[in-house]
Amino acid sequence: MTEETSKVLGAASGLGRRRFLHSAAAVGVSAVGAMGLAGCNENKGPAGGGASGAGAAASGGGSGEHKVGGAGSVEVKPGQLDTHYGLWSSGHTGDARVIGIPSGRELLRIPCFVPDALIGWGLTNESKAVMGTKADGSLEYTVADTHHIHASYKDGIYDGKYAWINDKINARLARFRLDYMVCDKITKIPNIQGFHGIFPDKRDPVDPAINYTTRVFCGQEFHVPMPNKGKDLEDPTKYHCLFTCVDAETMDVRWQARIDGNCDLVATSFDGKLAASNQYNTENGVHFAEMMSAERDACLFFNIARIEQAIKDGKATTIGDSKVPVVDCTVEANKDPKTALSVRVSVPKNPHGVNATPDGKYFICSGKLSPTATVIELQKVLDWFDGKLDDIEKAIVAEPEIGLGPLHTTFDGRGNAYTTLFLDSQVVKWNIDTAIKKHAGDKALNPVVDRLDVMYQPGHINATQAETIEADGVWMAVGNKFSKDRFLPVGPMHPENDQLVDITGDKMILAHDNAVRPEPHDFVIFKRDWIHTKQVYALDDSPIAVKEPKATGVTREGKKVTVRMASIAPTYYPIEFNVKVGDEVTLILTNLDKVEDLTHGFALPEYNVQFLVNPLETKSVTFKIDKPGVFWFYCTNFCHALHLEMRGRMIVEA
Ligand code: K7E
Ligand code: CUA
Ligand code: CA
Repeated sequence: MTEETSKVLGAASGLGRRRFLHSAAAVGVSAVGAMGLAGCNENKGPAGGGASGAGAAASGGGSGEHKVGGAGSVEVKPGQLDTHYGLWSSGHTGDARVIGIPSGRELLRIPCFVPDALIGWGLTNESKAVMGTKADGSLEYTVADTHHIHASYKDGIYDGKYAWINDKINARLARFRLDYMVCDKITKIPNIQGFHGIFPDKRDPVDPAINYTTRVFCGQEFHVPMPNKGKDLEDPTKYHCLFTCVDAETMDVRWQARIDGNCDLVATSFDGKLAASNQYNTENGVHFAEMMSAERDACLFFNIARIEQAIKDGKATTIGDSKVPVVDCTVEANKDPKTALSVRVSVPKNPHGVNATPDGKYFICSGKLSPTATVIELQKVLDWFDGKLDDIEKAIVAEPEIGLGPLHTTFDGRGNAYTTLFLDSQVVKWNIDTAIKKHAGDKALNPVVDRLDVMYQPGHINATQAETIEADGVWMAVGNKFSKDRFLPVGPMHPENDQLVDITGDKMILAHDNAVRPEPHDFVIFKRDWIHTKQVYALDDSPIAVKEPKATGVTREGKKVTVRMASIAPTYYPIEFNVKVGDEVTLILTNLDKVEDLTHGFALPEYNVQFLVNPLETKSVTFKIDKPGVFWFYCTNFCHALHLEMRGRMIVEA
């Protein structure tokens, strides 16, 4: 297995897993001329997994038994509920998932960008209106790649109202209402490609009276000619990236900011003043070798109040046909701290990930190709904008060496950071204050507190409530990009491995493996009482609801036929209707059952129709009648002892 894995990954065969990972890491790092490995290995504390296969067993990862720490058991027994909700992005399945923590159970998938056959997303008129259609009524896009999901805030904690998720492929931002856990809006972001990081405001920086989320910030990773209309293809000065601000309520694009280099991940400050994005391509490179040519890239900070003032003052331009105001956040135009809209702080070599600490004081960027994390003090960045800090590089207050391939960081609310090390296949726990003291001169200090082997190659990481001011330091989930030998083999397509770690003690305790369908990226986890979902719809949620069986029936205007239907277990009203070849039928179905969990389906053979209606929910579909016959529509969702009998006829005369 090890040998096979090594071969698959292109390394020499016969190496142990850990040795293989390290040799791969060494090749990768030396090839790009990053910092040496020696310093990094020195940093491995006694608890470190080390470079041998024994490390996994030593830290509990390889053994079958689960040690129970302060967080308790991962087992959620019958009759009990998970303590936390997790919102997971799904990656290239293009949707989101709701996961119970600590059980790791998938409770729901929420479709947004791509069709979903279960609920009829992409088939019903209501979902198509959210997704967007071409002139012929077909969907504009049917693929998506979701990476980052974040919930709306009030005063630094989640308010349970919304969550947002990005589509990297087609540059769309989707919003979920968290009361029904459904997608209610999708916005296409103009001018950009490679829409990657997102983060909402945690407070409103302009009007302190409005203490709720008002913006969602969006980063562009791939630079393109602007406008991208087939001209200036080889002129690097015409290629740009934009940082975009979307209104959280209306979902309209408020403004964009033109930058040098690219945006990768996005974070916002807890005081609402700054948004930040790590940049791995400050070189504006086209090929990866060019993108790795600089020793340091950057974290780019945006001064939100100044940008919005500049737009009010009429200092914005536009790009191509887009009407969105665009301000200039390039380096050259923002040298004077007194007027700057943005500023760059340097970060070593192709950083990945930027996260704000729950105490609101620091932003942490991971080195990716450098074995370091960079700690940037928010107050110092603000001081620079106020003309009180002569050199922005002084905002860097620590740069500890933590291990190979650092990607994302999370927090326990007790001053510790936890960073995934992709190449080392570890999570490293390190103390932020110790790192700052070391940077200030006390070289004998070692900020690394603990290391935990994870299986394998972790990307995103998040601890319970860690993106809020109430990080509780109980559980931490680690999204491993490879599962290799961890689960029963299922052929070449492997699941991923989301691992759950108890972080209540000094040492991290690996508690649980959870196979997941590829491939979630980011996720957030929070206390279950931070959201209150509604278990049934209200009839008035839909303007076209069929409110009682008496209101059902068929109406015709020329070839346009409307069929109003209702469902009450175990029957539909009406149980049959007649239409003619050439008709365009709009079928509206309201589920009049109001009992929790009493969901019906509606499937229509040969007409490619299937969708679900939850209690008191209304949906509609429109289709052309193109073949005569009897077509039994039936309920697809087990609802009643007479579920199989819940069916009726659509009759089409020849
Ligand atoms: Cu996968 Cu957040 Cu798109 Cu890092 S990004 S792993
Ligand atoms: Cu209604 Cu099954
Ligand atoms: Ca770079």
